[in-house]
Amino acid sequence: MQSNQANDYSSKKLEQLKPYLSEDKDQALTTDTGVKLTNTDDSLRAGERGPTILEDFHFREKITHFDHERIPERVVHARGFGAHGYFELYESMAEYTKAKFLQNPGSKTPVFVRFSTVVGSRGSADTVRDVRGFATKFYTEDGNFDIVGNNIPVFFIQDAVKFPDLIHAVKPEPHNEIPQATTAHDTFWDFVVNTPETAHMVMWAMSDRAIPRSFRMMEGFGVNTFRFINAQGKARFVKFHWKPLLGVHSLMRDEAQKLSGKDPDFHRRDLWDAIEQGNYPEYEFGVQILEEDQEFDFDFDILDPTKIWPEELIPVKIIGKMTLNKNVDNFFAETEQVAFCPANIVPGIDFSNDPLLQGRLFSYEDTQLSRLGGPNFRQIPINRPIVPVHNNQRDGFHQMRIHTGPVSYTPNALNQNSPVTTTEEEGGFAHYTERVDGYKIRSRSQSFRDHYSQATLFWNSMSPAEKSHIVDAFHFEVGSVKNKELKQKVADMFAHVAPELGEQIAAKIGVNPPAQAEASKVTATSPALSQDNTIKTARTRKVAILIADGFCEKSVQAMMDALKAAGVTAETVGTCLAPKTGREGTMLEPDKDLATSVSLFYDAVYVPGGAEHINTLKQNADALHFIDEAMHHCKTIGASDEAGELLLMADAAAQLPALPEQTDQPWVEQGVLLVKNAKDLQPFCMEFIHQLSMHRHWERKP
Ligand code: HDE
Repeated sequence: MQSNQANDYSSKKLEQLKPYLSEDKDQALTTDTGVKLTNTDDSLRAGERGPTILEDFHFREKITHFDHERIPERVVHARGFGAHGYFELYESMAEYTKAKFLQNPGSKTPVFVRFSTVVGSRGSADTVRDVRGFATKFYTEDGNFDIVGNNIPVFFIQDAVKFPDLIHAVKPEPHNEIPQATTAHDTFWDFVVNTPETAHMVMWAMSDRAIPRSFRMMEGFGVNTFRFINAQGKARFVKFHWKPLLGVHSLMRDEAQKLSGKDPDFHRRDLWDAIEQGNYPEYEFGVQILEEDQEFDFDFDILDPTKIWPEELIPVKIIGKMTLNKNVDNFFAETEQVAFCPANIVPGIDFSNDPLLQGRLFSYEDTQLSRLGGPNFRQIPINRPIVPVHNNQRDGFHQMRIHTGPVSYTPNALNQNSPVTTTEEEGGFAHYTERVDGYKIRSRSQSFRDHYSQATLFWNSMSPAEKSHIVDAFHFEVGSVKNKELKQKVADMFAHVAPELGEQIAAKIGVNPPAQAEASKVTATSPALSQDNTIKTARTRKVAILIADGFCEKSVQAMMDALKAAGVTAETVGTCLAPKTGREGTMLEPDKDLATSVSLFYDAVYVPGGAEHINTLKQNADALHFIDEAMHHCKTIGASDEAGELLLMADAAAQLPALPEQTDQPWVEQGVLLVKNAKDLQPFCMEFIHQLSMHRHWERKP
């Protein structure tokens, strides 16, 4: 092996290199056939300046492998990010299901989760307005069970046969492949106005749910109706839910769009960092269970995937918790090659006749055959079950098993009829024997025809701030549509959800007020739908502390200590990356600076005092922009002592009531905090953390 300076691993150097070391360390470089190589930097040439020679098998192998490194990206949900974890059961579900992983309280089942966007291609930005995929693979002792869900509980269409139409409409337009990863274009809205069943889902997609703050702060929903089957064979309908312990929180539209440019990896980075820091994302697992004889008790069809089962009618029973505690070792091998499928179920779980689900049961395996190159994709490590696999499936591209013996069929006597089937009592899967009568017919049930009631329920349930965000989203999305007639149709369509919604959209996008739409008869609200009612905590949030030379060390230290104790991540942001000297002479090396970060990356900003430091920041346009942008995005902003003057320079501060001259007690208004000459900064820090836990201060209108 060649030795060079880079191979000089002192123990200190090894420590620094730890994140970069792999199983290849100290191993000889070889070809794929195991031949050790003397050189991989120069191809074989006829003379030092001569042509490369075809017999250079190493050159050809290396380039050929590289040429084929990419596999087709997923047709939808191409952009995604995965993590490992485990699911722990709180209480036995034996009454409802015989699924083994839902029997013993405290039992743990390994899981792999992949979060995704739907529309964009693999390299698109994380924070676009879109539905998020939330797919979970449980590696259970009965085999793999997948919940291939979304962060929105309903879907655009009621029948899978329309899925290619929906996706063609939403993807970049085919003549010019523009625009990327967005619904803000003509073909999507053309599909919407001609497909009224989309109304409910479009309301969710225009709401804050479609621009989550973090994968760690999203709900997950199985969407489709499944069945639980217990050991006695009794079936019940079930819907699956994931509820994040950090609550459900979202970005602002402007913030999400700017983040797409400043950090297209915002969500994956957030998840990766949280897991690396030991801030493991947690989601409680909930089920809504319905007796079979309750099937027709509601004014919506429980098989219709454009409808929720309102939690106030059918409560979500929390039965366990999932914790994501390990990042992948290799993105391609795990996140890219993982293959989810709603047809992956285990004994104790079964399907319903939801027509969207029925189509999905076909689609996933079909797409994986071409995406992963053949029928053996379940042998890829991330897709393998933890239990043994025995069957007579043979050959195919990329067969990894070496089957022995001549028998690959049943029945057989030569191999004693192995592998053998298992009875239901012994754990074999038996489909639920549902009775089905009817004509073969291309038609939809009358019970699937109400497209607006739940869209109105959703609108009614929103807080004033959430409503204004929905109108803002329609403004941007439909405002980006070129065809004026189409814009008018959108305003008209959403006037059926709520006349005031249609009117507000029309006013923003410059079309006529919708023809007088009748006010909906639905006046109910569902509090569970509003993010106003979610869990609020400062835990795992990210705070920027701005520093220049002359900053007040004591304040920085007090704030850092308080944030750390509250489980908040603090980063110092310097005017540049060079160490900054505090007013008492302490040196601090900033984590980031005004070139490598922006306020978009943080939930809150703290500016400590220090006359010289504040004078420097006042003259720095990036520092002023940092504060101003955080103001616009309704984030918590704290300033102590001299820093108060800096806040006044931010444009957005104009909307705040006059900041006080003197305040030795924390002064708070709309998430802006000030303190001057306080002997003890602790109360100020505590109030800052409390304000941070509220996520955003929507009352501070941008
Ligand atoms: Fe999917 N969907 N889908 N989908 N879906 C795919 O499968 C499909 C639907 C969802 O991280 C594809 O392996 C049809 C609803 C997630 O790998 C494909 C219909 C929900 C993911 C497919 C739907 C989902 C997919 C593309 C309408 C929420 C990403 C790549 C009937 C419950 C999984 C792939 C991952 C991916 C088909 C509708 C969730 C083409 C036909 C509703 C989270 O098979």
